[in-house]
Order: sequence, then C-alpha cells, then structure tokens
Amino acid sequence: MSYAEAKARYASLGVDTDAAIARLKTVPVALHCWQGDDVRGFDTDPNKPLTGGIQTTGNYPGRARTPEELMADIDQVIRLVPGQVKMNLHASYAIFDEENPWVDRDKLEPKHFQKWVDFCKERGLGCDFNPTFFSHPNCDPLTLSSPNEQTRKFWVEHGKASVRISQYLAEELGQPCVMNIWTGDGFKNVPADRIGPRLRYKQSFDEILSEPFDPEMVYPCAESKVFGIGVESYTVGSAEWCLKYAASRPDCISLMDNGHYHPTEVVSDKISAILAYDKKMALHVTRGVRWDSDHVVLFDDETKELCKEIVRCDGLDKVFIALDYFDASINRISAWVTGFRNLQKALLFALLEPNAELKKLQDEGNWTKLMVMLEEQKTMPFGEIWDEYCRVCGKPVDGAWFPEIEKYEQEVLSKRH
Ligand code: RNT
Ligand code: ZN
Repeated sequence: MSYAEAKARYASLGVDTDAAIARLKTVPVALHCWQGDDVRGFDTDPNKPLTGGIQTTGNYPGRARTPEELMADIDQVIRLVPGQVKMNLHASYAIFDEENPWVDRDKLEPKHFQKWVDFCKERGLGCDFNPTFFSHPNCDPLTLSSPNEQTRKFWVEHGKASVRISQYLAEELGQPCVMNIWTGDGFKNVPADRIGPRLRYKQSFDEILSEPFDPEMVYPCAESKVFGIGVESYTVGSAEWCLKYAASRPDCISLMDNGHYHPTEVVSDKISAILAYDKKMALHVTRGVRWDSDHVVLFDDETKELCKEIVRCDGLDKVFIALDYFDASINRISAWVTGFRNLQKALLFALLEPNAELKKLQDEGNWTKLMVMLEEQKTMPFGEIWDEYCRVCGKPVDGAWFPEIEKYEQEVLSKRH
C-alpha cells in the first residue's frame, strides 16, 4: 500500500493524515541525557553506586564516559529520530574543566552548563533541567526532607542553584525550561514519623522556589513516586504530597512518571483529571516492569493510551512530555532511539483517531459503535503514515535506522574500554 492509499483510508473516517503529520512535527519531546551513561553524570566518582531507589542493570559495552562521548551519542540519536527533540539534563551532567574546576552541587552555576547551551544552540534545541538529589555523599539517605539541618540546607542550596540554571537555559535557548524536582527520599523500613519528613519536604520546596525566576520561562515540577528499590516502606514525595504541593502554588506543576504508581494504576486516566484543573502538567514516559520503573518505552497499550489522552484533552501544548528510562543491558543508543520513536508513533497514532466522532458516539450513548470503531483503529494502515512522517522529517523509516546503530557500535562504541 502507498501513502496515498493509506491517506485515503484515513480520509474516509474524516482524518487528515497530512495535518496529523504537520502537528506532530511541532511537539517537543524531551530526550533524557541519562540513558547514555547509566545515570552516572560527570560530577562525582563514576564508579559510585546509583542511589535514590533507582537502579541500572547490565553492562553492555559502550557507555559514554565524557561529555564529548555523550554529546556524540546524542547526535547519533538525533539523526535517527523524527520529531522535535528537546534536551533534558540532570545537574550531575555539569561540565568542569581547567577554567571551571569542580564544585559541589550547592555551588553549581550556569557557566557549568555553557557547553550544553552551545550544544543546544547549534542544533536549535530547547533544554529542560533536573536538580540531582541522588548518588551523592550528602544523601543521608534523605535530602530535602532530612532532619539534619545542614544536610537539608545543602540540598535546598542545590535546588536554588538549579532554579538559576533553569532560568539561564530558558533565556539562552528562548524556550521554557521544565525544572523537575524528584528525590528518592523515603525509607526501607517502617517509619514512626511520617509527617515530619513531609513537612520538612514542603519547607524545602518553598525555600527552593523562593529563588527568583520567570514563571513564564521556568516551570518547576514535583514528581511523585510510590516506592523505589531499597525505599519500599515509605516515600516522602508520594502522589498525594506532590499533587497537593503543586496545587498549593501557581508556579509549580505536577509531573507524573507512569512507572511510579501501583501496577494496575495508569497515568493515562490521570491526565484529564489534572487538566480539568491545571493549564500545564508534565510527564515522564517510561515502562514499569514489576519493581522497576525505568524500562525502554515500547509501542504498547499504555504508551498509546497516554498519547491518546494528551491528544483528546487538547493537551499537546499543555503536557510537557519527557522520556525517562535507563537500560544498560542493550545498546544504549538503540534504547534511546527505540523509546523516542515509539513515543512518536504513539502520538501519531493518537492524532489519527477520529476523535470528534468518537466523542459524539460516547455522548449519544452509542457504546456499540464506539467499541467497533475503536477496535478498527487498531488495524488501520498506520505503518504507511508513520513512514511518511519519517520521510517528511528527513529521518530513516523503520528498517533503515538500526543498521546505522550497528555501524556506530562497531566503529565507535566497541572501542570504548
Ligand atoms: C526516578 C525518577 C526520576 C529519575 C531521573 C533520573 O524514579 O523517575 O525522574 O528517573 O530523574
Ligand atoms: Zn521520572
């Protein structure tokens, strides 16, 4: 089947495939720098353990060890994915050199991210930012909720430094910067005081956000979690805590990571609930598997449902989409590209639904026809539209990108020892 034939099939449902393609091209999706080096960053000993309840497993060869290697790998990803990439950095990816020697996280400055700004400018990308509250000796293991005032202050200062860096990224790149606050604060064992850490957490967030920033350009978020590995009994920044915190301030938005809920609970159903109240929200798109919340994103049911909800809620400009996963057991660039392409596929799939017609059927109570139409969507000639989207973006179609990765592995990654 040709694109023209597939387009005609969709047109018979009232769906304009060219319009869907044109719309998707403008939607930024944040690419997480941390898939390339197993969340190690450049600001502490690369052999330190990953803490905060997150874990990478596997030791596939070719991990990026320097900013230059990581940037080269990201370039390889950008060459192979259609759509509008936005960078997403963690504070631990600060770049130090002779001119700007190492400083601890509470002393980070915009200048430590200047090379990333240059990287983004050369490629026309915006950039999101994340303070890094894990894998550091000052996690006791708590950070922003620590009862040790010196520890808590250190992390508040890190948060404030991150606000200044986010403002700098937004100004330099001319695009808003989503600044996400996630910590692994919580306990392996059953606590006796659940409210103390949550009150300190609130105070710390307030202190961080007292740092001046332009709310039109910097969007601070609170990301919740249900539990992490080694943090099974209690999480300070739970779903309720984060929702209530974001609701308490006009300048803070909710970030939902779809790996951070109970196994049968889905974020796709939560998007409309948030957008019924808020003009903005943020997502970490990932794939939870049993205890792990960070597997590579697939073109699976929940990824499709998430994207359908974004589109159906008219949320493409309201929901800030970021990828968040880290797999060290397979080629890391393939992991990045697979997840990014799958998210693009899911968004395109969602944009190709006859949503006005489906909504009408629901409102009329015609659940019979609604079910039939929803099922028939699944076998529409989507692959042809997807190929066309890749071509329009000047990026390889399915089948054409993986050989590039194999070549890069052979020529570049396999030489990293
Ligand atoms: C961890 C959170 C968090 C991290 C990144 C590295 O469970 O999802 O977003 O994955 O900040
Ligand atoms: Zn996340």
